[in-house]
Amino acid sequence: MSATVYVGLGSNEGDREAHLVSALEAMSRIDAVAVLHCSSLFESAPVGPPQPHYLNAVVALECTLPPQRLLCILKQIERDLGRQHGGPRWGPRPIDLDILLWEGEVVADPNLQVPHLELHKRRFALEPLSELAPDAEHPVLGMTVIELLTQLAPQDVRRCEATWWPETLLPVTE
Ligand code: PH2
Ligand code: MG
Ligand code: MG
Repeated sequence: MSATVYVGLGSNEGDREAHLVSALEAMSRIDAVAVLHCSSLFESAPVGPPQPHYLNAVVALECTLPPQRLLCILKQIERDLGRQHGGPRWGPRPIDLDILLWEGEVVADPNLQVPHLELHKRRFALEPLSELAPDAEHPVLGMTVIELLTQLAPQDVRRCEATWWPETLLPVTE
């Protein structure tokens, strides 16, 4: 069975855009996953300890894998792009790939919670997500992405120009 899955991408170490593009390419190579749409890029002030600003984006995937299998592959992509696990919580990282929403499903495993537990608090995830799925519903809170954004305090998140990242919402895979 196939589901639409929204994955958040973030980077604040090294060549941030190159890391996001490499992660996008790696996701498009996963069997049983098709990249449907990409958001714009957003420059965002760090949430957590002081560290460099992040580049964030969200992609929509069509996925026939179970959530735990996709998580495992995303973690491998993070490692392939130089992410070392075990650093400080919310510390700087070359790449972070988070499953944000899984088409109305709720996952409550010890190592995976979907919707992402912080999604409703994070403008850096909700702003790009709202470009792709403004009316998608948070299955736990019963609010749409736009409604979640409306009730959120301002945070420093700005849409920015891309060099390599796809400019449009068109599918990036054939
Ligand atoms: N990710 C974090 C911690 N803080 N801040 C911003 N602006 N963007 C992120 O992607 C981010 C963060 C941990 O995953
Ligand atoms: Mg994260
Ligand atoms: Mg993560």
